[in-house]
Amino acid sequence: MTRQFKSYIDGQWVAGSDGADDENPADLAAPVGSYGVLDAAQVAQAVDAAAAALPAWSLSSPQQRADILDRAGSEILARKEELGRLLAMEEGKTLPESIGEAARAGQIFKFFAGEALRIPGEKLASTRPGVDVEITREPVGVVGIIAPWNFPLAIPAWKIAPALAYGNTVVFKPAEIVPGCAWAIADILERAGVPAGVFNLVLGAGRTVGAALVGHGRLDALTFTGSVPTGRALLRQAAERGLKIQMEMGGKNPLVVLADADLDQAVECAVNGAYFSTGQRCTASSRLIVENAVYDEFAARMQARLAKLTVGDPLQAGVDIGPVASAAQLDTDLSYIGIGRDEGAELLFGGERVECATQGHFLAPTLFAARPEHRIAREEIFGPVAALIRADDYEHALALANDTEFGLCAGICTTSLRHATHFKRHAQAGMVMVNLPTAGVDPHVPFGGRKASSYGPREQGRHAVEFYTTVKTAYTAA
Ligand code: UN1
Repeated sequence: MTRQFKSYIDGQWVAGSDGADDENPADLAAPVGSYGVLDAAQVAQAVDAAAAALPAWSLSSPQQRADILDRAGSEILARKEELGRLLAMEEGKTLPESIGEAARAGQIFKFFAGEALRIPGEKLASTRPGVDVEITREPVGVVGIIAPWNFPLAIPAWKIAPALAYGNTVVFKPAEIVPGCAWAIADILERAGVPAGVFNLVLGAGRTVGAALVGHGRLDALTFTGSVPTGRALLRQAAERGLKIQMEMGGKNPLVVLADADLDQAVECAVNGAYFSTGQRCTASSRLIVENAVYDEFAARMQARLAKLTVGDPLQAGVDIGPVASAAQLDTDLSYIGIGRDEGAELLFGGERVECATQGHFLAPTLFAARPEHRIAREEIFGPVAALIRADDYEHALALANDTEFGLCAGICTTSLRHATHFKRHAQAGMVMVNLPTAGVDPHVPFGGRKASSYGPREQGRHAVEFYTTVKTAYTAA
């Protein structure tokens, strides 16, 4: 008896039709469950329900919202092992990574429970004597959330929790391949006491369910994390409609390793940043830019370290890297490995699928020695594939780090305060890491990038208030 994951509209569970399997990428013979997809009319019902629920919810007591979010956070934390297991089976990251992500989702709900009670405002004297000016924040309205598959608990959490905290109502469309985690969030929110219509979950494909959501005239704002082409298409639609939009898209994040770095630490940063979570993070360290003086030594240590990693069933203890999340992503990864070879990059490690006891999308961690112009060094792959690039010195490494259309995160491994300080100032990225992997961020501070990586205000932390509220300026004469 497999589990059936449903949509949630106006406080009701909706089965949908055309049920599909919720695949387990580590064991294709044993799906996690199944799910039904909605049609455009059902998506419209969800948006209408969110619009109908908005007036009461937007004026609800911040304490009520804080209590609901806090209950949701507590339940997620209490059930993090079980939720982590579902995540690992559905998305493929290892069980410790998955439990860590579940815990992060719980902490995010708790953080925004507190923020509901701290909605900021200002009061100033007017330029006109006897007049006061108040600046307050009000909910932006009905928020559409389109989330990716790679963090199926944490990314929805960091979009849903602030949306609800600031008094918005929500229609959430998760990625198709992770309906179970999305269902779990809806189930927890219902139990936490979210009123009918305030939070809605719509399952299905982007081209049908996503399009119906974005095309609905009652939507006020849209937050999206996903690929650059989808993001750009959404931006055009948002511009035509005057929709407020926030987007987090791709990355091709550099990790610079200088000759003065602690090389053991640098190798750990590179392995974690490039390969953990199977490299499927927009923050992945996919360009390892290494100063010439330590390049050969670093390459040799990376090869030795990669040889010790175990690829396999994410639920099994001792496994470092789970499967690629889907057949489509595996095809992309393998095709980039082919492109790397064809363009003359030198394969230093991996490059092949891995046989395991079950049939799944297993791929070896793959390292190429590449030149900056190679496509594998320029385009986001979103898999366990990294490009090692040689730099003459610090200035050259910085120039290479910035030579990309993306600007999400940039990292440097160095023991030099001067270089670390210079890099923090001159890296063209929204986030900078010193002696840390580019991936793996805190839940209470802003997240986001520059250039083609991001658009609109930052997510997470107190900065989330920018997107999820709109400012009102009120003048009062005594
Ligand atoms: C992290 O690196 O901890 O899609 C989070 C992504 C990012 C989240 C990364 N939005 O990979």
